[in-house]
Amino acid sequence: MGFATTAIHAGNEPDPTTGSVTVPIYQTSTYAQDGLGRHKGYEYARTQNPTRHALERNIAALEGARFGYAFASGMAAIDATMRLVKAGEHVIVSDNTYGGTYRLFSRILAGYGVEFTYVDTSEVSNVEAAIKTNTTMVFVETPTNPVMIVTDLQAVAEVAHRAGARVVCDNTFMSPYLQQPLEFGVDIVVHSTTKYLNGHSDSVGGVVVLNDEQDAEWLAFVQNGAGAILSPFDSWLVLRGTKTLAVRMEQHDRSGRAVAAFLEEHPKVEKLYYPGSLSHRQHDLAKRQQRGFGGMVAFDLGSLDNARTVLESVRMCTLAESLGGVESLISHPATMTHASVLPETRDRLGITDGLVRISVGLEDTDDIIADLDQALNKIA
Ligand code: P1T
Repeated sequence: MGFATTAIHAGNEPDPTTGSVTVPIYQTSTYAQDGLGRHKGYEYARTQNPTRHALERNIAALEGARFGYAFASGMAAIDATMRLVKAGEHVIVSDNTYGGTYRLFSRILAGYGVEFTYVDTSEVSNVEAAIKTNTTMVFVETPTNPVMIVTDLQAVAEVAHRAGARVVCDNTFMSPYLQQPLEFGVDIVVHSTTKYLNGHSDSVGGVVVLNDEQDAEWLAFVQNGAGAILSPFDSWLVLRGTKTLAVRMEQHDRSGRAVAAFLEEHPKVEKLYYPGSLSHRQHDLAKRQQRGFGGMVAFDLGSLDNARTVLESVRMCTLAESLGGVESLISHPATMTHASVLPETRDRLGITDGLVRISVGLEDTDDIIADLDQALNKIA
């Protein structure tokens, strides 16, 4: 079955009790039991919910995975995944991830005896060099948020597996339509469903998918035991969102390419971060690993003043955190999504005060470009 067919049908069987074509929102906290130990497979809604279960099966199918677990946010999904790591173990992480991921690892989990090493995972030799006897996980984001660094998933998986470590990939920026990390040997995929999977900027959520039965059992245990579950209504929203993922990603990708091409030629743009551009040093790898380049584009305007001018002059694009929705969102990573990253690290990564990130939405491409053009022309 093709991707779009899977997106519309996996997990979306008509409701067994009524025939409802869309999966109902099972807005309940508990389920009546027929007798002691006799029930319909549902006891308590933190543990099982049919709407959430439908979504979990849907996203697992889209990533080509056997198991899926939905959480209350992308961060909750990542946090649950990290429960596979125990105190005394070591994790290698992409040095450029979403700032919240870095914050979770460095400010919260490091306090529980888990050791983290941050490396540029775009060079597999850096991963290899960082491996220690207690390394049990390599966590990568590709392309990274916001400077679009690409990691060779197959190469990293080979190196990690040789050392007996799992590989986790945050696939939020690409969505399974444009990249399926499990194909390349990655063990676990996480998403913020808040972004492309839901796609309409009206829900916060996260998901973890994987194939390993033992790890899946532990994640199910964590999901129930720690309880950061996705609500029935949010599960339903994301389930509705993934039905149009294929067509939305096609258009995000088309407009993303056009916006990047426009920015690359614009005299006020000093540097473009977009793997779809021939000038991106990892263009060939991105082309090999991804089915497109998506709607995320970052560009450097050289100074905070220039960035502020553009961010405050756009009329249709909205100045806001987040990404992956139908509307174009424009943001300032240094003070917004990556404020929790140390200034010296931000400088090294290219997250300068002049860096602007755009999540290219589904408006008419010409309107997005015209809005950016008028805003860029306000720079003195
Ligand atoms: O916001 P939440 O649903 O908890 O997802 C966190 C998260 C995880 N991974 C990546 C790659 C992300 O981009 C995010 C959230 N990012 C933003 C809010 C942002 O504007 O970049």
